Amino acid sequence: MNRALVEFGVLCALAILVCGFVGYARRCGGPRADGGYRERSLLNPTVIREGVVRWTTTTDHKDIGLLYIAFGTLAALWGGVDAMMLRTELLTPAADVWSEATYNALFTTHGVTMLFFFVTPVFFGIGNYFIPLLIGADDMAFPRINAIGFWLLPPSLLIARAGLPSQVTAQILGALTSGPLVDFFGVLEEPGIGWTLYPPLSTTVANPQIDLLLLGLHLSGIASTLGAINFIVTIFYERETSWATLDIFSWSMLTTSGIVLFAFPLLGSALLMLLADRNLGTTFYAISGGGPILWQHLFWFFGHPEVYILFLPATGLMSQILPKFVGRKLFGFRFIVYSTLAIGVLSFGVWAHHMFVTSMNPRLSASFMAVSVAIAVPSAIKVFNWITTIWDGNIRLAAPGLLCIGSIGTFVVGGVTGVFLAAVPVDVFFHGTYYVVGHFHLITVGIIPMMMIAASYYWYPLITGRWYDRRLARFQVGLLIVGSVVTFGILLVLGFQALPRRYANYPAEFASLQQIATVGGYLIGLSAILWLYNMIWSYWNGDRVDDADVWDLKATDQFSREWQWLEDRLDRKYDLPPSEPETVRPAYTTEPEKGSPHVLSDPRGLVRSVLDDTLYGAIGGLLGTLAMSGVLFTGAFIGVFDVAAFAELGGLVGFGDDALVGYLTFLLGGVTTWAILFRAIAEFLPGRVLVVTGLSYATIMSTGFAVAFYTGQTGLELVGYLGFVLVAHWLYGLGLAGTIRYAEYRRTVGD
Ligand code: HEM
Ligand SMILES: [Cu+2]
Repeated sequence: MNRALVEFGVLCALAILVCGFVGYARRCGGPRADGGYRERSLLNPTVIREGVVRWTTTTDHKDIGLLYIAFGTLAALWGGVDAMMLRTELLTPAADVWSEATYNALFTTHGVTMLFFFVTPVFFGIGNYFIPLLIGADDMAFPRINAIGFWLLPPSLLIARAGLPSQVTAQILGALTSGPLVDFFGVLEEPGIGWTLYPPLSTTVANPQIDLLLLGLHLSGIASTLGAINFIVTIFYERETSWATLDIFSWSMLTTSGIVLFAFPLLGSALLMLLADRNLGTTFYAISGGGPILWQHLFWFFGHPEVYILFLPATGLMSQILPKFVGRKLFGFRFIVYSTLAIGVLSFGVWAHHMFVTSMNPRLSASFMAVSVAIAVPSAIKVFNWITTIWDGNIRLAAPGLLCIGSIGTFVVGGVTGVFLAAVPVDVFFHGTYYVVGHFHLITVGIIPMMMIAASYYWYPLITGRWYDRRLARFQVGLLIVGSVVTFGILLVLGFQALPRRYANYPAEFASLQQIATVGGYLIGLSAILWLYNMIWSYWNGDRVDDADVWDLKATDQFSREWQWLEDRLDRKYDLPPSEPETVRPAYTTEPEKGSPHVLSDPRGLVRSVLDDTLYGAIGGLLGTLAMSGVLFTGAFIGVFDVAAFAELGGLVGFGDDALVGYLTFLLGGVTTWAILFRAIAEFLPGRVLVVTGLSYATIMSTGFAVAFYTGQTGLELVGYLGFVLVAHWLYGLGLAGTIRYAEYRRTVGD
């Protein structure tokens, strides 16, 4: 099929659908029977003129933020249509939907559009809108440079992707006439050289659209650098808060901007050298000059930091939004900041891990491998801190909360698979396979768009003054998470089977896996459309917001600055007085009245609570161990547990091989060690009800017991043994937790 016409058709259909829908949604949300005024039609010339003037000349950070977001969304749709077409090609083993050349062009334009024109603009948009509100500035430091930075983007996208419109023009003209004009437009074709633009392919392919692509990328680099400078200066000089209280999203945008400042100029130089090689006869990347490897070094010295330019703002949004939906303060705030800064520095030191298979000096690979493994540490710190933030939190499964949790899951898989790739021998095997595609999409889809969408829902009431459709949003989120796991999980599997990437054809035995991945891809596409629908429809028809505390943030003391700004505005504009929550609890505990006693301020309270803990623990442990013994003896009776194991335990602690001594040791351990350990860590175990906590504790412990008391059973006997061990421990956990719960209940009633 003809790619240009199909893609252009799909994009036009999307555009018409959206425009028609905007009109419809506006009308439905317009005047009602109970009065109000009639909004002027969107097609009215005055409305159009006013709108154009307003939106092209604005220097307000919120307007520019929205422009960035709108631009990034359009680019995402364009790159997303590319992705859907890629996956459609892969439905069949042969290249029969599009040609091989078209497939190459599709993955190139898809990659370029997503990386340069979707992610960075959207994050810069969110930053533009919210950073001034979060730090108490009245605008960005350089409002006009801000506007210029944005307005460089649309031309750069058009230059970079001129191949599609010019092909469409050539084909339409060609159907009508023939002649030089048709040839003129026919010359430009979407390049098929991959987003990494490796020479010699990129220097030898004649297609002049490649030159335009290089210029477009150069321009987008200038735009990003301008934006980054603005963020840095704004955060340094317009800040009302101190560094210590600077919010986490601003920290990550600051770090990101720092990376942009060093990475993009380098890309710019490398691109200009490539342009010169193509057009001026220089030999930077020819064998007689630096060779293709020079390009790889320069490109990846930009390219790896670029990965973090894409990913750090997403982690910032996660750290900002997640605590609001689990009712707890972000755990380890400082360490998240440190890890962000560490990533910013380290990201420039790992570029050659993309070049392990270029026969570079093995000693060099070894050191790049070491740094690459090391850079996983700060990312892991973030994940652990997020999980600890969720731990025992009051989880609310509104759409943003769901997205945070789902995306931690996908991100962990994406990140861990990346650590394997950092190891030279593994990379040599997986390089150029679908494993790599699976790995990076679990990150580029598993956290980046997910956090953008989470932010869009979370701040929707602030931006529009209305609610989005919350049920639809939850459905959309579920679809997105399932789609991502299906699509990119399967790509990992294909990679394990060593299927190479970037091929339009593949052996028939992979067909069913590829088809499932494609269905998953369509689910992601559908969820994107549902998101867009929700955003547009609710803008005119959502429930109105009449209280700035839409997420009940005051109740946990997390009503952050941007919401205070909204509250002020509602107060001034609509005379809506600020609301007061019924109860407030500190965000670091889930118990309303009782915090924890402190070593310095309340030593006696601390000692008392330790003694209480020990006493109740011991009583609970005794009851639990006795209950457990009952099960163990039943087990011994029917033959799945061997009493001789107790004798061994007696020998182990040095009292001789006596079963009775062994049993008493077991009892003592159950009353002291395990019970005290439980008291110590119960707070950190899952479950808000103590009994559930006890059960999970028992489950963890039972594994150790199963290993220690194993006496060589196999088959069904082994299954019986394991089952008994688990049940016995559950009884122990129930006895332990139940007693403690009861004792605490008695104490509070007694007080
Ligand atoms: C809608 C979800 C998406 C789907 C179904 C999808 C699908 C694909 C497919 C099929 C390929 C080609 C793989 C190959 O031939 O080896 C690809 C490549 C790529 N994708 Fe995506 N993608 C999606 C979203 C994204 C996003 C959000 C980003 C970045 C932010 C992204 C970045 C890339 C990059 C950089 C490449 C490599 C291009 C190249 O090989 O030069 N993708 N994607
Ligand atoms: Cu890298």
